[in-house]
Amino acid sequence: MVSTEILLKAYELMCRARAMAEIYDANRQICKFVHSTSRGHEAIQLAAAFQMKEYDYLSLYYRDESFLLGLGFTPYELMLQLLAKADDPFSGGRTYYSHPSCNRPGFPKIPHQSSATGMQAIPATGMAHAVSYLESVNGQSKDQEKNPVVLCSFGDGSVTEGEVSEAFQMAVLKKLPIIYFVQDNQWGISASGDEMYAQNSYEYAKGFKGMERMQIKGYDFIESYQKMSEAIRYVRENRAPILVHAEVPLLGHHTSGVRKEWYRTEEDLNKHSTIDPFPKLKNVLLEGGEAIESLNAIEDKAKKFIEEEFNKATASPDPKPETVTHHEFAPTPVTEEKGEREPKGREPIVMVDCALHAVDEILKNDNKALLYGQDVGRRLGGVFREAATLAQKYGDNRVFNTPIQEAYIVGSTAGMSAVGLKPIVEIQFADYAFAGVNQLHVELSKSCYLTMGKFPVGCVIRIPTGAYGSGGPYHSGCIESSLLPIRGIKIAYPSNGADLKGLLKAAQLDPNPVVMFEHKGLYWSKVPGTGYAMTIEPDEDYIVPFGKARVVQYADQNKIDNGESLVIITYGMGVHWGLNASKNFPGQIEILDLRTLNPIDEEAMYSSVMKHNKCIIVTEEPSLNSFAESLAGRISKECFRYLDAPVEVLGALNVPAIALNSELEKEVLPNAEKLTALLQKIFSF
Ligand SMILES: Cc1ncc(C[n+]2csc(CCOP(=O)(O)OP(=O)(O)O)c2C)c(N)n1
Ligand SMILES: [Mg+2]
Repeated sequence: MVSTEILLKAYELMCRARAMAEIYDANRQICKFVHSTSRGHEAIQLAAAFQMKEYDYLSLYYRDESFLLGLGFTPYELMLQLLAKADDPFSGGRTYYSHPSCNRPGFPKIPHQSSATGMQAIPATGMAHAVSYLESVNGQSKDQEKNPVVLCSFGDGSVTEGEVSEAFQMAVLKKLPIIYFVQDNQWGISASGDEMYAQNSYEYAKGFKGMERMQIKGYDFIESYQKMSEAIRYVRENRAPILVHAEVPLLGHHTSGVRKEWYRTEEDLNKHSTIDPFPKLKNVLLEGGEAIESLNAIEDKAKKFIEEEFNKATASPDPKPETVTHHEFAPTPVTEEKGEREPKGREPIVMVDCALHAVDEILKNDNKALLYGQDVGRRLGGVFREAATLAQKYGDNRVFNTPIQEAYIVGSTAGMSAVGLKPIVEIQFADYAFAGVNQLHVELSKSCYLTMGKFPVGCVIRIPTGAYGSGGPYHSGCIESSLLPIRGIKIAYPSNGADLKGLLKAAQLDPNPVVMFEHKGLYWSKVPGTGYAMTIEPDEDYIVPFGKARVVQYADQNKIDNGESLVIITYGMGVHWGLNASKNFPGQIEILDLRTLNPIDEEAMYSSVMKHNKCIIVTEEPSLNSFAESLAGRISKECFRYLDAPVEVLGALNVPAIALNSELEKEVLPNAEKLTALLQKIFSF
């Protein structure tokens, strides 16, 4: 039985949700930012919200307004987000209504919520994965009631997104404690259920072995409350996933901007109104002996209260324009190069071993760190053996193979980080990163900014990159220009082992998402002329801050004084082409290795260009519309008065892929000879 007290509380909150929808619609000029309300979905949302605990984790979607009321957020707080006010507790006026993020005592944790339908499945499953990992280390709570659950809420349409299947697969594979909570109103925007899927999410979930399933009349509060109680208990006890499919009507508009009368028929609207949860609950209360007068009084009081809250929210201040740049990143503790880069008495080692040792030391010293990706687990230790022996040392729960799921590999880190872990993940080849870039863009990169710093995503995404030994069109690509326009992520691209080790250590301590490009051709220095990538291994505490370039080779002062010098600004393999080509111009070439591409050391670039008055930017990417070209533009502008020649860019040929045949590959890529020719051209200016 559900107590009268709970029924009355649900009734009061339903009255509020209705009054909110009405007041928003009556004041469309004021409520000008796009928003959705929960009309029709109130019963199932309140039933679930009432039973969540502060040690649980939630991922909610834009229609979960009643869920938020049920958790205890006030209408005033929600309206601050509706009106994009400075005091909006979730995002300070940066993101839409019902896009919560919460790290508040007494409430379940809710990390950043994007607007991308279905994409929340992966970060949410990442939270369950983190909870499960912590239980594998620390054991479950002594009191089963205190075992945390994750609830991930969706609309029926969003479950058709491909990424949702990656999440479901992982949840059943690893037996993760998560409730997939689907509110099926039979509509996407104007696409109907039967246009979007051949089987509903309850039927779909059957294909995932080990996924418990439950159907609920989500418009019936009592059934919703009882069945949600069972679903939550199932996960607290069994530590395994369940999909709850709740049938609900859609009574309001899709959003304030997409009105129901544009595409829904009279018949459809009438059908939905027959299962309105509000009169249903009112009837239950009347049948249970509540007086109609007292129920009406609750409704009147709710309307008045909402009016007061709305007036208060309307009057509250807007965010200050100058705050708009705040919180791109959380501050990192690493600002200086520290530790011994070249300890005495050691022989140089290959770059891949510097990486392996760095990760080994991280796993040894930080019990919040995990390493996962395709083939990094025990059997192989990475296709480049970059993780060899780590699973043996640190356990298969901490260093493990994932399925072939780039979206999960990247997106799960948002969830892991929200639970307090520090994931290091690997994309096997840069060419395949794009399946994970959606998560990087939509979920990770905006999390710190849109939660006002509450949920920076601390993770390291390692991406082996670049051409090496006829890798061909799908194992040779460089993709930095595709990622660099994404704000909110940091990107490193070292050229040698010492930098890779120091940067990995800095990435580990950085509270933000870091992409680490690691050149496959430099891993073992097997490509002729890449010996510089082999270095003496720095000490365990050696660390390289992001945003500090390094001069790898200086020009002679007399050449500089005579105007016979030039700076090559580059990174990764470009450093090696620069070193080899500059042998033809003794004393004339400075090489500036950027080491990190975002943040970038503009000061070092500009001061080198001003010193030499000539500059080439070298990249392995096709040069057209590349990051390198954007640097050339910036340098041309900033150093205009100092330049004795145009800023040149040397990159690969502008073709869609690196061809397999070795001669074709050679034709496409830059090399020391091509660079030498370009240097000659510039020196002859
Ligand atoms: C990735 C992505 N594609 C498209 C959209 C645009 N969009 C917003 S809501 C929506 C329909 C979602 O339907 P459903 O998941 O059933 O939720 P409901 O609105 O019915 O509650 C679409 C297509 C989006 N937000 N994200
Ligand atoms: Mg829907």
